[in-house]
Amino acid sequence: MIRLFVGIELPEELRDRLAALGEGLPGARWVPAHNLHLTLRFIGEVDEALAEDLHQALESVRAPAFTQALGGVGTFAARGRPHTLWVGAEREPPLVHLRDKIESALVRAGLDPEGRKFAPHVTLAKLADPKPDRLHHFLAAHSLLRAEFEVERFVLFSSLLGGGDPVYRAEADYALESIGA
Ligand code: 2AM
Repeated sequence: MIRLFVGIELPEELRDRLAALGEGLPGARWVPAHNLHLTLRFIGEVDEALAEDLHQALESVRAPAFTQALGGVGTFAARGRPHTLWVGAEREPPLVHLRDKIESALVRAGLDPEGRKFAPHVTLAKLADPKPDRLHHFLAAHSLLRAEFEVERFVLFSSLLGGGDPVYRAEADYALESIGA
């Protein structure tokens, strides 16, 4: 079995910039710079045969390259307790188009449809027991955060979970069509 997800890599410069925000909030488990990414579709554990079918399905996806904007910071919470700190990804048509194409390709190849709404984000940190005032201060201080980067490909990642940070590996990548091509 292999744990998979489809995502977009961030340029190194942007990853370093986002990882540096970690200096502003203690009490959170920060995602190391090399692990920062934007998830398009979480797949989960699949067997090798299905993984191969999913890879082939992803190879058939045709979508244009685009510029992606990131902006603002926020949290996901459960039962009133924030557990994930993220920077938002603008839900612009090219991103949604790519995500929809990937979704249909994966479902045609045998996955169950994704039931949850697509809430694009880059996870910055997992929050264990954040101090509310420090967290509010962090969110306010970075509310105007903005960044843009070019998306020219997407990636099928495997994820190995162990004791510490997960180990993500690019198993395959898929080029998007260049603008004007
Ligand atoms: P997260 O960043 O919001 O935690 C690799 O684990 C990627 O898949 C992460 O970006 C993670 O989202 C996402 N992910 C992990 N487990 C998931 C799940 N059960 N459902 C949806 N997405 C998940």
